[in-house]
Amino acid sequence: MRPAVQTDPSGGRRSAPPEGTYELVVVANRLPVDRVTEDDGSVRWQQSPGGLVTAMQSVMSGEDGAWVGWSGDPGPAPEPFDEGGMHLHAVGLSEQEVEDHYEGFSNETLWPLYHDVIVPPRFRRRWFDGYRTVNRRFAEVAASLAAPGATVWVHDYQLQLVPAMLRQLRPDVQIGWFNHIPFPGVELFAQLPWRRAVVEGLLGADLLGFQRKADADNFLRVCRRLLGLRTRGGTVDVPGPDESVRVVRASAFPISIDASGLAELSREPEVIERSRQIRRDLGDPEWLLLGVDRLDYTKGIRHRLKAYEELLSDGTLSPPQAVLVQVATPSRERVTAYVQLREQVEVTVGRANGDYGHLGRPAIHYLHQSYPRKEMAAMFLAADVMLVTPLRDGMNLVAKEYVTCRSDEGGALVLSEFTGAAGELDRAYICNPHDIDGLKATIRHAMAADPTEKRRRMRAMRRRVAEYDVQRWADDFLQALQTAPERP
Ligand code: ADQ
Repeated sequence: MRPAVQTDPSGGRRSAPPEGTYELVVVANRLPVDRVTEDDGSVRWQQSPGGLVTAMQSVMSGEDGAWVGWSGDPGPAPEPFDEGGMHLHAVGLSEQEVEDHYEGFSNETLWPLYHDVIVPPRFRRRWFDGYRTVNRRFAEVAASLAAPGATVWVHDYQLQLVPAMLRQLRPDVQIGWFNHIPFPGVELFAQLPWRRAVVEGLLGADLLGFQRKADADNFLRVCRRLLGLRTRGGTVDVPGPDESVRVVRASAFPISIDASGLAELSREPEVIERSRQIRRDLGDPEWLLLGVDRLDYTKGIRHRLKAYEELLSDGTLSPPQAVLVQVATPSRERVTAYVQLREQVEVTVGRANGDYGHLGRPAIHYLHQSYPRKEMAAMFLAADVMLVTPLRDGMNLVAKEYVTCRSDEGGALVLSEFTGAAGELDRAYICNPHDIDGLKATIRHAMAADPTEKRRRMRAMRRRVAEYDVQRWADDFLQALQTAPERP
């Protein structure tokens, strides 16, 4: 990834960075690749699925960028390597550190706390100790790779202590942090026993990016109410030594997708033919409804299935004329809440198929698998109604991917108001997934809408995603990071 601005403060071009250092360092929990061991024992790296990787892939290329992250396997870190135009530098984590930092503090404490406590967060002191240790390791590696005056872009809730740790090691670098998930209101955040350490960690950055303005506002309120700091507009005054004050900005940068690349893919004849084949394989239903999510309790999969089951039971939808395909990517399979969710989803799907399916024609096709991008695009293109019903979601890239694939302006998007995406895709059929009757009514509305009206909505949403794509998002963030803060 090339930094948006490659000039020094005097306006001249910077000379090449010292050997082994980089002008731009991305720091994220995971490397953008997974290790694959072939049958013959050889190892190769393959691009991994997931929100952040999908988003960053199109902006990380060229010689100037390094990516610091965990490889996904516990144990010593593999040697640094170059892949897809990036320098990848793995951070090693022991089994215990994965358990404490990643599965424990990140996924059982912060994830539920930041998603409206849909399940209760667990607070364990050992997990936070592991979180701090691992954050320090990431900060040290980033410090060693950053060229003088470099830009370091830290990602997400797993690394909230890195900005302050890095500032201490390398006061010369520009530090940005972006939160891919929501930032909770002060009443919820206040529960966190280590709330001060987390906020102070974040305040080591120059710029804090959030998905929505509401998230940035929540953070600013936390600074005022819990730390007694002064905020003005979208900035926080951070007191330093000798009565100095450092200004930290907090603003919204709604993440997006590689819209042109995906639109192009969805127009490939092979993908269009595959989308037709999918419909044929499903028995050419009149209505194909689709859900695509990580199997996560924030995504509202149970609420969606409940609404669908009721639409089957009241006769609004009757298989095989209507069929639901639910793709649920395996996720966090060692965390209890995810094991329980999987069981609940599978019981519901089994019951619906038992009650409403026909021989060879189930009411719900449930696929607990990952798919290549082409197959996902074909599914999006095949679906009449896309159901995106999270109870809380930072953004939700699936919604943006669906509209982007619909170059034919067909289809309809049912979208939860609790996603970041709803702020931009306001021409979707907006629903409150907690309100099962309301959700059913919204699905019926999306199905019954006049085709011209549907096309108009789809066109408006497609335009928005095409204009504000992931490249714009990254450029805006990096540009803001390299611009001195303006005080209101
Ligand atoms: P996620 O919670 O992972 O991301 P989302 O934004 O929907 O959620 O991104 C999921 C990505 O994985 C999409 O690109 C989707 O196409 C892909 N995907 C899903 N199921 C798949 C499957 N079975 N096979 C292959 N690919 C699949 C987090 C936050 C979000 C935020 C993103 C980016 O929780 O709110 O939008 O980061 O910031």
